[in-house]
Amino acid sequence: MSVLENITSEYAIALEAKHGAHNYHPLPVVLSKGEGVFVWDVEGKKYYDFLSAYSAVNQGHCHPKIVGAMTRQAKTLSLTSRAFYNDVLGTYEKYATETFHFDKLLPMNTGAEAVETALKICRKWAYEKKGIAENAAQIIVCENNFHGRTTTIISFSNDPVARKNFGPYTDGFLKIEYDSLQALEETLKSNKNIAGFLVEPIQGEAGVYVPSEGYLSGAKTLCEKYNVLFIADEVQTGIARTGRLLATCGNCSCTDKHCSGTPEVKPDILILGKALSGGAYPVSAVLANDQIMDVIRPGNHGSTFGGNPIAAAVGIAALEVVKDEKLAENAYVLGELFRDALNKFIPTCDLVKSVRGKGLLNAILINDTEESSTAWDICMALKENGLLAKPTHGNIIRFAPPLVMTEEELMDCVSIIIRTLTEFKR
Ligand code: IF1
Repeated sequence: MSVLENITSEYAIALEAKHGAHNYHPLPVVLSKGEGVFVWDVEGKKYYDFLSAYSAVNQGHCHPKIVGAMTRQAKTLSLTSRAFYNDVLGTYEKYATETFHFDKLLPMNTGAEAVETALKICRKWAYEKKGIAENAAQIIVCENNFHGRTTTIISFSNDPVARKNFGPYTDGFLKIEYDSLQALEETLKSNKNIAGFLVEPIQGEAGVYVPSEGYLSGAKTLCEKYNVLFIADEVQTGIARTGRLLATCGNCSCTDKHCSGTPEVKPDILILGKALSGGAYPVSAVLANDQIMDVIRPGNHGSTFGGNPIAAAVGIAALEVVKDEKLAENAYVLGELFRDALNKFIPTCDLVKSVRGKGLLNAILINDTEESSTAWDICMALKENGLLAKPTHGNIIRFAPPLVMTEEELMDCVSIIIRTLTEFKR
């Protein structure tokens, strides 16, 4: 007997409350269908998705090309483990390394796994290529970072909710202020055991903090000066989300009209996840050139599902959709429209302080304390008006719709957001 049954939102929520760990506090909406920029709840109500599963569904919900690739591969060969070769992985690795201009790709499943993989590669490079004494390597990270939820990753988090009572913590990380080249250079100067610098090109969870113009290129230059690996975590900012193929470097030869013209900032190690699969399947990856990736030898690292045929087939389809449908260009243009429209509205509304972001990764800062429930209450009102979004920490609401949105749909969402904010009563 199938355990799936038609259930109400109330019953679905009750089931999770009783049988599921309470590691999330979702908005009270129970989704049962997704298509493009829309999702439907179990009662049939339609919403614009303005979170995109935290930028995993850049290509839109259930994109037919991606779902088709996944189902065809699932009916053919789903998993072999890496004990044997399969006929899709190499083709995917070639396509992805050519797309992002790196020599090699190490396939994993989740973003956190890819971050952990990058940290291991960086440390091994430090000992075997840079000559740092074994177990002495330090990796620089930024205050208010978010890189996942493994014990090592939360060891260098400063979010008490994500970190407290999960000790003892992993050693070997130095934390500096984000968007400060001075802080980075001071740390690089004062410590000869620095192996790498791990950074989000835009700090998503911290509240969509876009660093100053020149920060990323300046950081890369400092890393070159001190022979330290520049590690870009583009799990959330990558795959066209910020209006370029990558937030660190457009791979668009910087001649395209949508490119801001800032010099390419090519990471030494690139971390991808989320929309690398279009949200259809867990696919993540670490990319690097040979002189770095070749420190990894058989037996050093792996995963049961890493590089499986379905992930490879989905990864190819997801990247093809980004190119074929020009999602970076669309994200760039719609992002400008979104911020322009809100910047015109904000002076008329004391509830909102500002809007910030790049491409279609944006956030509004609510005029209230971080401890208030105002951002949550606004998201509840947006839900009633047919748009789903969720606050990040405190008084910031992240807005990140699928990149396949049309201009007409975006302006419809802008009018929902403006109407909701205008009618909102604290
Ligand atoms: C949750 C946040 C976003 C990420 C970056 C690595 C990972 C993430 C820059 C790990 C994952 C997700 C995780 C999810 C909510 C969401 C999130 F709110 F947690 F911080 F997007 F901002 N690097 N972010 O953003 O990737 O292992 O999840 O595949 O844990 O609640 P993952």
